[in-house]
Amino acid sequence: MFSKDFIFGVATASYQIEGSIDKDGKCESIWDSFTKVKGNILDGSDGSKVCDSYLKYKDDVKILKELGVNSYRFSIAWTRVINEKNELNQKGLDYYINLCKELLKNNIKPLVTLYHWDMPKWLDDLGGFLNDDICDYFAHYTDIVTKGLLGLVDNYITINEPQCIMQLGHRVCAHAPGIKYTDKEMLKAIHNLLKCHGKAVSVIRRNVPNSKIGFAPCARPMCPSDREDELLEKKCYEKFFECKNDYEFPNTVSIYSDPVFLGDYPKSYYEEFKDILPNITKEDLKLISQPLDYIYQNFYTGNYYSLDKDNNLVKDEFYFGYPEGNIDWLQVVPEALYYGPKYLYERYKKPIIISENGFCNNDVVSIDGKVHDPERTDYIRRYVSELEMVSKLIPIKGYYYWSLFDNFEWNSGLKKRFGLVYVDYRDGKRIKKDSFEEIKKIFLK
Ligand code: PNW
Repeated sequence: MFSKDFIFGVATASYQIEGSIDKDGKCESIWDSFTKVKGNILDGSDGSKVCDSYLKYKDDVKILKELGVNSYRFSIAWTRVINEKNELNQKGLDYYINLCKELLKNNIKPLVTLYHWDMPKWLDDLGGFLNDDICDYFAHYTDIVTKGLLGLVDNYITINEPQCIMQLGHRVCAHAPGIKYTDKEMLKAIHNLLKCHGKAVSVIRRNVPNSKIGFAPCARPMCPSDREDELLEKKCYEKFFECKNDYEFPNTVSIYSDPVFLGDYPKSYYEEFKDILPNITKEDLKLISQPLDYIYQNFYTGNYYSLDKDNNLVKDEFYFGYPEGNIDWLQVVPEALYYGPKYLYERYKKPIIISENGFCNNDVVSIDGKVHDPERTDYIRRYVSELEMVSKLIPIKGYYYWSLFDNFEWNSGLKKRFGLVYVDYRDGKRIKKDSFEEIKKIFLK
């Protein structure tokens, strides 16, 4: 059982649900342009319509109300609120004001993500995260949003999944903007991104009384395949925070969360990257590490590890225990919601909120007109039960399921479905899946 004031919510992001990509003065984002390039999106789709939430936000809130959540996490499209001259676009901001008012009328607390990957194209053309002025642009945008939503929103996440921004957007190039950075550029861009976070925190604290702020990285925890083995857990913990220059290096947890929560990059960072370090000043680190209220973290999956006969940590490559989601990286590893939060708390010692957790399935509408998705319910039950277990040891304050709707799953397009609500993209019809009812039983029991 979670505490009475436990936050139970669902999460979405602007480009993935809103549609209406050129209404009311919205300017082009890197996703608007990335989706136009043939071959970038698996099924050739884009975000021009998707769930139509820009037009249907009142319906969205009705569904949220029915679901019984006490919070809704959504993101703001920078490109709706700021125009190409870097000035306020009031019409775009009004959409979010109206959405928040509707949520509050229904006793649902908004949790706003400022950056969920849809950077203005014009800003990316000026260098994106390699531009040293990027944090001033981000601070200006944050200033406009926080003033515009004053009295409506006090919960903010600055940046969603910095690892995906860097790794998928600038290394693997599966995501926008699809510009490949060198290692040296990567480190500079990460540092600038962290400074964006820091500047935004200062602006929010200045503008919003009683604000609650966080940063939402993602992680794939190393889970011991034997729960009793303390040495194994210790080695999994160390591996989880390791900072190494392999091809996955921008995916590490400590490179982002150590500066934010501990005030500096890990020691191993300075050793690994000694020849290509960006310019890091004391003021930067002070800016980046202003106190936050929560550790937000997105967890979907993990890996099991064991010790070999010499006590070396080895990945259990051929673990056949649980099924996989219908997307290549989503192995069902419920213990991720036990060990992930546990490791984070041990290192950073702050209350934890799961800002995303969800399952991707090949959902279809049955001939009875319903969508039966027992796999999703099973996933949620298993993960939440691990979270309940760990909540006896450390403070867990909330859980957001990803996602309310099926939506635009980035480079995978529209075929990968994570929603509690099915969306028929031909006519916009929304159908509550079985898991929609089941998740209520789990959280509202
Ligand atoms: C997150 N991985 O992305 C994003 O925050 C959402 O926008 C997205 O729709 C959702 O999860 C589902 O994909 C992730 O490789 C992308 O482990 C990749 C991974 C995890 C999360």
